Amino acid sequence: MKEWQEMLALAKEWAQEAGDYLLERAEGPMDMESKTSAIDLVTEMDVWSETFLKDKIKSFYPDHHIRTEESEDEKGQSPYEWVIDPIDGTVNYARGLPFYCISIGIRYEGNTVIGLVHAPKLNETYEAIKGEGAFLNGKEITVSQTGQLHSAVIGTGFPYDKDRDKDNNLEYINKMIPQVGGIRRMGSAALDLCQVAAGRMDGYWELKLNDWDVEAGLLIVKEAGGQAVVQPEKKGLFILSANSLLFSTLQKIIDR
Ligand code: LIP
Repeated sequence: MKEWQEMLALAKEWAQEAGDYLLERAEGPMDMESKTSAIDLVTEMDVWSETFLKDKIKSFYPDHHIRTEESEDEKGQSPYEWVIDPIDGTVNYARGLPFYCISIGIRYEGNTVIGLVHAPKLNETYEAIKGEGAFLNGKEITVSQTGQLHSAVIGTGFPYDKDRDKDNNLEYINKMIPQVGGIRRMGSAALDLCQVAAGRMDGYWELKLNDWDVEAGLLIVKEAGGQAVVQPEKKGLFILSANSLLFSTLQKIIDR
């Protein structure tokens, strides 16, 4: 759809502009506060990136809904809703680790139709429009063909309440470790899903996520031929994604 292509082009332009400034500010001192735990951070650049993107959207599409990590939802009349993580991987960003991104998903009548994940330090932009495939820096990407668990590389993450709640992923790590080739914990759910989409990892799971963490990445991985389950639970979303050869095997191991 032409309209979706135009929206993606604008989202890309804005994410690029925001990403350039995130890069510029990454080396310098930065104000930050913790939210639910000492490591659940919001930096002044999360707030800056969110405000920048919201202002752009509001000036082009004043009636669209906007849902973001750091502030109240903006309600509009349109069937479109932007779901944004202004920095996914904030801890990485604050520490100078390169694995962080801006994640923008766009829903039309409740279904995700556009996904954009821009990682400024990696110089990587992942994008997808529903039904049109997934792309990394303009080249089409597909999930891996790894079918054997013992050669698979699987990503995951740990929730911020890991010290307070026993449901902190250790149960699944213990089950997974002896069976898989390798486990990775990179620190950005949006980029983790994109790594599965690009065939660099074979699968990924995480508990207690929010929709802004995964809105764009889920469309990108599905458009790259991957499978995914999104399960709303009491404390957030459970996400499992993998190539179609490994998906049901992983689902059996993480039986939620
Ligand atoms: C983070 C994720 C990360 C996950 C954290 C958190 P933030 O997003 O992408 O992978 O483990 O729980 O949700 O807080 O950097 O936007």
